[in-house]
Amino acid sequence: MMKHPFKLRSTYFLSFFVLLCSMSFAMSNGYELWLNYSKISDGAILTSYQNRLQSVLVEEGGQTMEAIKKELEMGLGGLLGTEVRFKSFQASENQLIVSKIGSLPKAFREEINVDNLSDEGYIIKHIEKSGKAYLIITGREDIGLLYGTFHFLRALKMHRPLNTLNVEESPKVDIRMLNHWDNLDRTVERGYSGFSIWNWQTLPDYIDQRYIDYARANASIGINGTALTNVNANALILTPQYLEKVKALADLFRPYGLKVYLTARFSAPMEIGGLETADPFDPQVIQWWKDKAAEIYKSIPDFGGFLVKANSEGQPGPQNYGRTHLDGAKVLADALAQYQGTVIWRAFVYSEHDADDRAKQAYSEFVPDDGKYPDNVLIQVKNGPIDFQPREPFHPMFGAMPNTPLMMEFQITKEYLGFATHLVYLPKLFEEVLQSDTYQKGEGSTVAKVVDGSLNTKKLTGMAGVSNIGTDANWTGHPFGQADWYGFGRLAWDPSMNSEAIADEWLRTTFSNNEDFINPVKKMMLKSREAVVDYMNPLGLHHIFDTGHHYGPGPWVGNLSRPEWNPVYYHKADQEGIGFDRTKTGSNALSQYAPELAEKFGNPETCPEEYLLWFHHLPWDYQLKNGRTLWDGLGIKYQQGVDQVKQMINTWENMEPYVDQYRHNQVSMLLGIQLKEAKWWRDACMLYFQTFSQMDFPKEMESPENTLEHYKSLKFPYAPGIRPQWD
Ligand code: GCW
Repeated sequence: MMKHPFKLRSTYFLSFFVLLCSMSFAMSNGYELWLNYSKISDGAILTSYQNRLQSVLVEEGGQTMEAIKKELEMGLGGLLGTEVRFKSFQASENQLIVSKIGSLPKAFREEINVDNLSDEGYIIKHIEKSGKAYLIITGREDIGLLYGTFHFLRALKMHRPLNTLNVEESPKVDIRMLNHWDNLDRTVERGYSGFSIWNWQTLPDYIDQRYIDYARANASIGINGTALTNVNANALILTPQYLEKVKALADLFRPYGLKVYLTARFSAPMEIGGLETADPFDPQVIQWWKDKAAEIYKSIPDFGGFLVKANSEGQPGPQNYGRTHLDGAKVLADALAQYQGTVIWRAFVYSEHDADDRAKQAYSEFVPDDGKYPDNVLIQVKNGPIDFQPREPFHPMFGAMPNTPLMMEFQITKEYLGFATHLVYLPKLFEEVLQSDTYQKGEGSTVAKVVDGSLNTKKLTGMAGVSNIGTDANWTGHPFGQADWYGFGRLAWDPSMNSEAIADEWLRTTFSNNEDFINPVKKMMLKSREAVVDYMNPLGLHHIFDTGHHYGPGPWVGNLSRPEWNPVYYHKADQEGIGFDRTKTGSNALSQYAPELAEKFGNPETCPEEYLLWFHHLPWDYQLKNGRTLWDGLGIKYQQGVDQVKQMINTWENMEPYVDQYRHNQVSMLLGIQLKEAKWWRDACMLYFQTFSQMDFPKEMESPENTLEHYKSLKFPYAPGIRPQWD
């Protein structure tokens, strides 16, 4: 990827690139992400590729075909270190051919079957003819060819042999999108990687190279939608002044297959429309949304639609007028329907007026209306019933709405997993959720099958990830945060992918193909998710973060106005024990799961230990499977988390020969912070829980480094990512 902020013309781009490649090991700041096209250093592989790719035929066409050409110029030019020769069909050369199926030379067309390919799908095939080897990238539409081109470049970066490359891919999910929680003032709610990359002040006239590189990066992993603005929405984004800026981005993104969505503030008809109400039953309100949709589609004909957070955490919504989520969603859906626009209505709702367990509330509000939503509405559900915790059981709504398209919402930004300073490989978490069995139609009814629509043959499917991108040089703050963006995209394309394969791809395309690097670092990534669970929220504990900013532990907090904003609400530690009883004797949240799961989770003996304190309040001396008391088990888990980080530090130290100095040093420093904070979590939580258990720490646990009073006194008024009204 081009070095920011230089904007280069392709004429002198290649020579710059060659220079850059020879230096990139020393100077990489990570801006290129997994699209770093430095020259392949393995001589044998390089020669074999150069020989196979003597010239390139790219079908003539519109903007997407132009984007393909540019990417090949950069990618092939960089990786092979030679100028790319674009030519017409050559019978005398080994050639790469990128062309839609209908435009392929007949002899090739006959060997390729696109019957099972979707419009976004592609085929990559090696074909030999008259002693020459051709590599064909084909599909039905231009966008499939672009995705295929990125797949091909990835294969080169991974040193894959081309003769055996035989790929047929179609995305399993329709809408694969990033949700940016970006505010118009460029702060990012729960963002830890700098400011928003959208410079609203200078748009539409100033086009930052970053916008294009953003589109390229997303296209390279199949992401096809982006909601530019925070779900805690500002209605101004829907005014002409801002829509002009949005149009500029949409125009830039279009060649890369990336559709723009906006967050719609439910009270917008009042705030920017001058109406006295936003009641979804009011004819003027209904008309206002219709007019707004018409206005948007006039300048952005492929506008994706609206993402809505309503009646949640103080946001306006239909319930302000005694209406339901369904009533609200219908009005917006109606306004967008004629343009094929989609309403993505979030299910993240809970209310201070509802005394019921927060984990149960979304289900109670949405499940009764299963099957009643219009066809162009998706209900976007967070992966777990509380809020992006290090570990949660899957959200029970996934098993309970067979007649409504449910869109998965993951959080790529690490609000509750160590911000941009902890190395935690999230695809492992995503995979765990997607592979969870809902038992909706018996065994094997995984969340992945609900999300990709195959379990109930849903018409519209989607997956969203709350972005971790900001203005930091490397986009994501932590160099390994890039893997979470990458992995999210790959899983949105195919929710059945495994996180290990994704880590392998990402490491090879971002750092090196050297096995001595790949193997230990991959292991480290795969274990990192369990480490954060252990040192923050072991054995099913959750939401014991310091409030507001969610930085560090705050299990003692119990003085906030809304009960469910207090960590004490979640861990319920007392002299007897610890944990949230969600069985029949407690909130009975378990009843929202299939009977098979309710039974398994309902009994502490059969409940997996990682969910123990999520579903049960148990005595401190409760005996765990390994024979130790619950109290000892907690301490041991906290210690294991800390030890795991020590091991990560060890592993990384040995990786110095394989990584450029800049990124090696960055990760080393960040791991140092991670260790410090892991110990902080262990010590603060164990000291606090000890005030209830009154038991000695297990012998395996290191002694706390400070007193409980010290940990309680820590304040972080300027911790990043918080929105002002939450201070
Ligand atoms: O996790 C909570 C966050 C809020 C966020 C909210 C939501 C955008 O702390 O910052 O608001 O979830 O998902 O709507």
